[in-house]
Amino acid sequence: MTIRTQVAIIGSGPAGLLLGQLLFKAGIDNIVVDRVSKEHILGRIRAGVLEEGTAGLMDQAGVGARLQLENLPHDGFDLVFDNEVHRIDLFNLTGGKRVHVYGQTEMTQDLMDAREAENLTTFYDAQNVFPHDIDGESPYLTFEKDGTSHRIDCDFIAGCDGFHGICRKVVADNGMQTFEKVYPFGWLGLLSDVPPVHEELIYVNHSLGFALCSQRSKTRSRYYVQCAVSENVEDWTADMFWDELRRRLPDEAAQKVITGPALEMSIAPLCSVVSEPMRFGRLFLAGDAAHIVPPTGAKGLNLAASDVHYLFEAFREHYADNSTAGIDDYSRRALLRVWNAERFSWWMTSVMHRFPDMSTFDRRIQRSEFYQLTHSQAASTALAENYVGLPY
Ligand code: RFL
Ligand code: PHB
Repeated sequence: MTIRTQVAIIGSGPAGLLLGQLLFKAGIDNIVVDRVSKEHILGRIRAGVLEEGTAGLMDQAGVGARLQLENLPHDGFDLVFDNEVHRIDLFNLTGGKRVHVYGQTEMTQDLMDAREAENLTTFYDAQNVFPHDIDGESPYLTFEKDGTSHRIDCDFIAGCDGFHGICRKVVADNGMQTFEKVYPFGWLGLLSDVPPVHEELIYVNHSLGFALCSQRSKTRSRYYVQCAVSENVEDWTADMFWDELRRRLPDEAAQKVITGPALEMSIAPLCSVVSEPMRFGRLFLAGDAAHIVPPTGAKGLNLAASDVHYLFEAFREHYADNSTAGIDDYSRRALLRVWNAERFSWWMTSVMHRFPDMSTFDRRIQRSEFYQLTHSQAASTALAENYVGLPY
C-alpha cells in the first residue's frame, strides 16, 4: 500500500508528536510511524520539568490547555552540598522566568489525544521502518504492519526516533560525526503516589552520591539516587530505595519523606552525545535521535522541543514562503542551542555527583563551585538562566 504525505515523521515520542501537531496547525500534511504501541510509549517514565519555551510550543500547537491547568509552576529549587542548603531563586535571578512540572507522559498523552481527535494518520507497532532515497528529490519510508507492506512517499523525513532509532544508523556512514562522554554512574529512579517531600525540587551532592527529589503532582513523587552502572534494578526494593534516599538528604528533609509502594523503578545510565550534522539531504534529525544529555539539568525533552521549533519553522518557510533558508540553516541553529545545553548538563552533572575516581583535589573543586553559587550572584544567575532555558 502506498500513500503520500508532505512530511513523514519517524517516532511518536514528544519530538515527533509535537512536530506533527505544529505542522498540522500550519496546514502541512504529515504521517507519524512508530515501532511500538501507544501504551508502551505512555508507560515510559521520563522527564518532568518543562521550560517555558516547551510549554509555549504546546500552546502554539493548540494542545496546551491541560498543561496550563495542571502544571505546577516552580520559581526555584534547592541545591544541597554536604547538608548545606542553598536555594536557587530562578524567578528573581532570571527576571521573572520559571519552569513547569508536567510529566513527559502527560505531554505525550495530550499530543496523542489531539492527533486522534483530528484523525491524523499514525501507525503504531510498525516493523522494519526504513527511510530511503534521503539524498534524492523523492524520499520515502517503508515498513510492515499486521503482515502488510507499506510505503509513504514524501517531501521530507523527520527522524524523531530517539537514540536507538533507525535514522541514526542510516546516516552513521553518511558523514555523521559523533561526540560522546560516558559517566561512570547511573540514576536509580522511583515513582510513587506519595506527596513530595518539598514543594520545590532538591538536588543533593552527598558523600554517598547524588540524590534528586522531584515530583509529578502534589500527590505523586519522583526520586532518584546515583548508583553504580553495574547495579541491577532487580536487586533493589522500594524500602531499600527509601532508606538510601533518606541517608542522602539533609536531616530536616529526610524526616519529612513520605514513603509508599513503587509504581515504577528503573536505572538510567548517564551519557552526553552529540551527532553532527542534524540534516542529511531530506532527512532531518530532532531530539534524542541527534543528542543525549545526562538528566541532571532537565534538558533532554526541552532540547527535543527546541529542535522541533527550528525544524517546524524551516518546513513552514519552505511551504509558505517557498524559501529553503530555514532548511539550510536548521542543523547550525539547532546545534548551537544543543551544545549550550550539553555544556550546562555536563557541568551540573560534574558538580553534583560523586565520581568513583575522585581525588581530594576534585572534591575541593566541587566544594568551591558550590561556594561560588552561594556567594556570587553572577554564578547563580548563570545557573538559573540555563536551567529555565536559553532563548530560541
Ligand atoms: P523518544 O522519547 O525516545 O521517542 C522516540 C520514539 O521513536 C520510536 N522509535 C522508532 N520508531 C520507528 N522505527 C524505529 N526504528 C524506531 N526506533 C525508535 C520509539 O519507540 C519512541 O516512541 O525521543 P524524543 O521524542 O526525541 O524525546 C526525547 C525525550 O524523551 C528525552 O530527551 C527525555 O526524556 C530526557 N529526560 C528529561 N528531559 C527533560 O527535558 N527534563 C527532564 O526532567 C528529564 N528527565 C529524562 C529525564 C530522561 C531520563 N531517562 C530515562 C534517560 C529523566 C530520565 C531518568
Ligand atoms: C524528573 O522529574 O524526572 C526530573 C526532574 C529534574 C531533573 C531530572 C529529572 O533534572
